Amino acid sequence: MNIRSAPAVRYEMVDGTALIAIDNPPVNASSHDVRTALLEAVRQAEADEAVDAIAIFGAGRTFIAGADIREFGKPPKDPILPDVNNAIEACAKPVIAILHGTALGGGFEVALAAHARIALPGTQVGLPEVTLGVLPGAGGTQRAPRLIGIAKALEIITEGRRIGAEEALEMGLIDRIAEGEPRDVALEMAEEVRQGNLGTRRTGELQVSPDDAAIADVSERLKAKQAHLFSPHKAVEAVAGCTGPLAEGLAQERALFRQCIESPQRAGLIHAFFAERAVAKIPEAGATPRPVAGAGVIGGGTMGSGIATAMLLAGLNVTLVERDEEALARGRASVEGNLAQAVKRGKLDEAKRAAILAERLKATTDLGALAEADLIVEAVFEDLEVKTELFARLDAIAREGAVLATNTSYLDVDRIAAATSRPQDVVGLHFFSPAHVMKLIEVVVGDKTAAEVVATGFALAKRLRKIAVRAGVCDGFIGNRILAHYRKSVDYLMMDGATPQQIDPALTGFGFAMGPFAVSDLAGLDIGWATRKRHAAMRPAEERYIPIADRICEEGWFGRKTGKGFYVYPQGGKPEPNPEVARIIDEERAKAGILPRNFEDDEIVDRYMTAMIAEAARVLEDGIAQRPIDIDAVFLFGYGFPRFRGGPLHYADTLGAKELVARIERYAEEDAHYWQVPPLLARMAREGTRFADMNEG
Ligand code: T1G
Repeated sequence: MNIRSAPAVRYEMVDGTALIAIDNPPVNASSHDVRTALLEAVRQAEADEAVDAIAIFGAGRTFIAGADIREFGKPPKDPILPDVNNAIEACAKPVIAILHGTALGGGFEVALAAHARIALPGTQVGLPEVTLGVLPGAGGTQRAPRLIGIAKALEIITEGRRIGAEEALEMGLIDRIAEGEPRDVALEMAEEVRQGNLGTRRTGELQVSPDDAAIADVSERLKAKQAHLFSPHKAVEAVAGCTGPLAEGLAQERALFRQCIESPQRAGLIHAFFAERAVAKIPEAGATPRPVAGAGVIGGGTMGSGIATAMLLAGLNVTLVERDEEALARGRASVEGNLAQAVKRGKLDEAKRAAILAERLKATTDLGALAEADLIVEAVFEDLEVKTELFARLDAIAREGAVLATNTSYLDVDRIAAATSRPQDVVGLHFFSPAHVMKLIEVVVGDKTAAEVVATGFALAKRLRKIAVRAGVCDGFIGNRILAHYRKSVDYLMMDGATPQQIDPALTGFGFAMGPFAVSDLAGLDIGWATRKRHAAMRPAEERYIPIADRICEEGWFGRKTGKGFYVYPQGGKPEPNPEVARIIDEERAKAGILPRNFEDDEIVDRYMTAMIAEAARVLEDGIAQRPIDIDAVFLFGYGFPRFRGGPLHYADTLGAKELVARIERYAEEDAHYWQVPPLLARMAREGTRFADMNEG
């Protein structure tokens, strides 16, 4: 029970206006304390004869940014927000809401219950509840349609997007945009009400015309695009009830809201919300990042040009270096192409694109051009010798204090750092392809990496609007190490009887955007082939090896980029299973004397997830990841893990360590080398602990 030092709501009366300031940092979430004090304040103002207008606004950086999501899953405490909003709406005196920062979810529902809404420039409003696995549960599904109609309300509620003040005014969600400090605007607008210049009304009393066509359209769209998700469908159901009496609509909304609260998706999506923020809590958080204005990117391939693009879009000056003019021209063209795509997607306008290319991108074959760079990232061929040789050259060129980063996906960052006289300035910045799109960066911390260099990596990620996760040094760091392990489970499934075209849908059915074979074809089968060759010498004799993917590569089939892999990619057509692969599978089974057996989709998912969780537990044991939530973030933001499941270790807690140990022991009867119970998991099963317990503190 956290004892508040200051009141969650401040109340003052000035010239007949009751000023109610919500003060619950950092985002004025409508916690139990806030709800209680807000209701009391409205009642006090209503009863005070000296008051003839009431204004609610946020202290600090924002209006109420939503319900306190840390309270979800706990027994609700009265007054619940719907009751507070009903009291605001029913208030006999005009109540105006003054919005600034982000008035979201329950915060915007407070505003909808007020009798007029004023926003400061730059304010964002919205009902993003579906992104957290719930729906607007304090009147939003009933009052928003009354202001903007069913179709528009469905759009903003099922998409959960934020709406700028201008667009909100145009839509009719707010009544006016006003400049000034929230408290001053509150006094000014109360006077406007008194003078009759600002109209007030009860949203709940407004009529809304039925729109069955809009409801049908959205339901269709959700069935097609978000069949997995629970709450968006419930939100449509709630909005559909808004044409009847308000009280009935609110009651149904509340019932549907409770259903969402109980759904496991709510827990998964909220875990993902906090994962995005928790990963920033690192031992080096107190260190001061080094300033980065100019960056160097070495290598203009897919990764290098993607990294350069991300940096340019974030406002950095970038020098792109390639070994020769031809490669440089290709690299520059990729950057130009990425930026053109950004213009197409409306993320950038043409003028800005031209300015970026003219003013902030330099391309050269001269490594010496990086002498003044603040930070240098290499994305050259994934070979240790190539990288150590490059870092030795960089050591001689880069200015003192420059951060030297490697984008290696697997290799030993300590050995790369040891190729320089300044290992403290070397760090791994592992981007994910396409680097200007994927949110994740693994910041790989070497034995000698200085705290401020780690902090610089995290600051850069924030500037690039990416999510950085701290990782230790091992082969493949967090994500690729775990991938290398669970990827084998599908090869074993394929050899023992399942097919790629059964395994992929089983995992997309679980919620992955793509199945493992489709992902390999997209990434390029040659990458996995190179990794297997690199690992061949270290592969334990007792490890089961499946040569199917090798044989596909030996045919020169590397996936999408060669038009053939596990699937065939006809020009302009849908990918089809590659019949040659079926032949290769049969041949390899026959050679190994394997009689194929039937696997149910559930068992395919169980083996895949159990393998992923087992290696994730070992990554935790080895201290490569700080907390389970860091591993969840890696898979959510770098490997397309279904967000509504919260990540592999959040999902693991829904199964429990006992069940996972039992599975591994069962599978180990087939292959005791691959299926081994990690000591951490065995201990958790014994002690009844969860991965979530390791995220605390
Ligand atoms: N509840 C509790 N804590 C919250 C919170 C919330 N709603 N929003 C943010 N925080 C914490 C966050 O974890 C972090 O903590 C700190 O505040 C700063 O956040 C009934 C059911 C508001 C745009 O979906 O989108 O209302 O890490 O780092 O980048 O219908 O936070 O420092 O310990 O993100 O400036 C609907 C969620 C809730 C908005 C600010 N509301 N929040 O972004 O800072 S559901 C939302 C955000 C609801 C009703 C329903 C963003 C932000 P820590 P931050 P930021």
